[in-house]
Amino acid sequence: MSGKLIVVEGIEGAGKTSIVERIITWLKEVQGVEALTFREPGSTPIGEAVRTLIKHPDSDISVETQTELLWLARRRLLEDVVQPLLDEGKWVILDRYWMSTLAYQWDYYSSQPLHPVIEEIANTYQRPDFMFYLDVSPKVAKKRCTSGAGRGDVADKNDDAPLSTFTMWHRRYGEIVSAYDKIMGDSNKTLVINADQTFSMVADDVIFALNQSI
Ligand code: ATM
Repeated sequence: MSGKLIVVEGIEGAGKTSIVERIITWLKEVQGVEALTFREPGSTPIGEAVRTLIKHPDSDISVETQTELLWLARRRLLEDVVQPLLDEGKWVILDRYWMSTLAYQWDYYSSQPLHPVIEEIANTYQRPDFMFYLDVSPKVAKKRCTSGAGRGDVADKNDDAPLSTFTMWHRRYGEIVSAYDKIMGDSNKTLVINADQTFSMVADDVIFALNQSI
């Protein structure tokens, strides 16, 4: 089997990290495929440094600087880690990718029409074989984060964001996914999964979608 890139996207509380772990287990146990996972930002020295900066509750970095740092870290991850692995035929799963930058650093891009921005990104950077968007409603996401169920490695400033902010991220993701799908046409469309469901139902939907295409 040749190398494949799987991306899992979604707002806080969507359950991305748990789903990534589930995909890895399924690939290994059912398909006999060893997959490696990386998180964004993170997974390289520069990526982890950017992660600490972005997630710190007191961080006060302009959106321009955030965007530049995120892309810098992403390029390192892609060039130094992901691409060589794909070239070796390995499977790679990314916990977040460029859709996160458009959704969270939206203000950086808001003066430009979304479609050409996405088209340029999609034509420049490694295109995922499977782009999953875990579509969780803002209320469910907020509740999971408040209860601690949606938290990742450390609590960060976004976990405590008000419902209106979760709603805003959700709306942006909706626009990004829809623009991306128009650009992709019938090939490589985003696999949108209802992430309001229980973890095992979300996992079943993701595995079903993967199983159909590999
Ligand atoms: P999680 O991987 O735990 O979701 O945290 C990553 C954080 O980085 C997340 N929220 N906080 N705080 C979203 C943020 N982020 C961006 O703002 N832009 C990006 O491009 C990426 C990849 C993440």
